[in-house]
Amino acid sequence: MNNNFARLICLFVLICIASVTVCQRAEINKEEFMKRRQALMGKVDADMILLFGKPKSETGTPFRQDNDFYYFTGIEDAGSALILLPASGQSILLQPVLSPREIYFSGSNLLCNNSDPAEMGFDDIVPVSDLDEYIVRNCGRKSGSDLFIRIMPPDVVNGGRMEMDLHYARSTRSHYNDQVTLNTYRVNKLKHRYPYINFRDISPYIDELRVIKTEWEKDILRKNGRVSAEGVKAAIMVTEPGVYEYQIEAAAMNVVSSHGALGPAYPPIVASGPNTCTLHYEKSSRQTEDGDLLLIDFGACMDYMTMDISRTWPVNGRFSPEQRKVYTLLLEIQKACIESYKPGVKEEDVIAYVYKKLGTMKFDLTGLENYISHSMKPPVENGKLKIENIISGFGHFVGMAVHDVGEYGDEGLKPGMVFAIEPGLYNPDTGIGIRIEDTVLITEDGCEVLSEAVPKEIDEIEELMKN
Ligand SMILES: [Mn+2]
Repeated sequence: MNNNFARLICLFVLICIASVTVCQRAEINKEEFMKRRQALMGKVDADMILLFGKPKSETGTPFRQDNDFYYFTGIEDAGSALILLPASGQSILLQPVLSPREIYFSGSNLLCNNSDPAEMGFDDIVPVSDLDEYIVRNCGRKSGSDLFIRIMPPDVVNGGRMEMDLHYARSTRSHYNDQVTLNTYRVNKLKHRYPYINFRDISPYIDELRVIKTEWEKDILRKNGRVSAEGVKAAIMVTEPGVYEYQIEAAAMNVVSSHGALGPAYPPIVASGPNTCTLHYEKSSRQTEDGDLLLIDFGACMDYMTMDISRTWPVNGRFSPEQRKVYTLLLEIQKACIESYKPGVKEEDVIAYVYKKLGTMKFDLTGLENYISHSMKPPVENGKLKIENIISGFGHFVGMAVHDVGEYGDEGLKPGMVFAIEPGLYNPDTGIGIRIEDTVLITEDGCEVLSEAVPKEIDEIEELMKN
């Protein structure tokens, strides 16, 4: 009896701790997430919008909620779903009923805590087993009701929507791997179960919102930019011949972890010598040598926002003449790109600006035909620099995913867009691979370089390595 009573007290205390944590987070963000839900409901003529959160994962990595679900809820409780009813403007959160054992082991959720829906910004919080009743009540009165669900693949912290299906396509080269993804399973199941409902894809409307960052997101990105930049600086400072790539990675990770990052936004690329020419080298196992370059591609995942920074430096602290030549060219290209960014600018404007800017400078282009860029084309053709071969458009969007959702469209850049520009040149014959990458935020009249705290001028890097 006493034992049972003690267990009850324990359970009660655990539930209290869990509810305090959840409440604090939601109180901070409630208005933000409510605004996002209203914005989505304003975009579509729907009888209902349905989004699923992630079920509890059994992997060894910390739980990170589905990006789209988190974007509209801020809720990290596993197994949740969200219903939006645009006609009434209502938001309903659905959650699993947890067993006492689950609560004891992993903590509670809002439903089992009997949380006040209004305090969390929802109209109701109900068991997820009610989902089908909501579907039938809101979409079952007539044939052809519009129910918006996510039909495109989900993106994850280190992979965009298209990349997720690319991984899937590659994995199913063996037909023994061809189980459908969870998202596709849900889509198929809904269509099978409700043949009279018109299921439409909500993802383009989500992407239109996610691509323009809110003020709250910009603040997180600025913080992540500062912290990730400090991580890269720490990596530069521990570098010397003989150090292992994983030790350099650890220096960067130590900084971001101690500032509250969930982890890296993607497996860090810490490449020395010949490894600098493998664009996504992830092993971090080689011992560095005198004369090597070190290329790092690194960013933290912080409050559901990512960062993407690349820097390249000489392991011994001094650029060789060849390293210096290629680095200087890439740096001038990258800086010119950033100078050209402002609202309304299109890809062709950036290329034209870079040509104009570099036309006034002198570069030694000998030997550059032996390099390749991200486009897998040479940077020099017939003795002439080919800027469009070196930079691939504006680069990729950065946000909740490091290859974030969104499109540039015909209007070019818009305030609130965030992307990474990452020109690189690689020569596998000599082991000289160089990439310089910053994440930038488009402002009203230009851009803000979120990762600017990491030095990229040759003098600055050599100076930092002296200390
Ligand atoms: Mn990148």
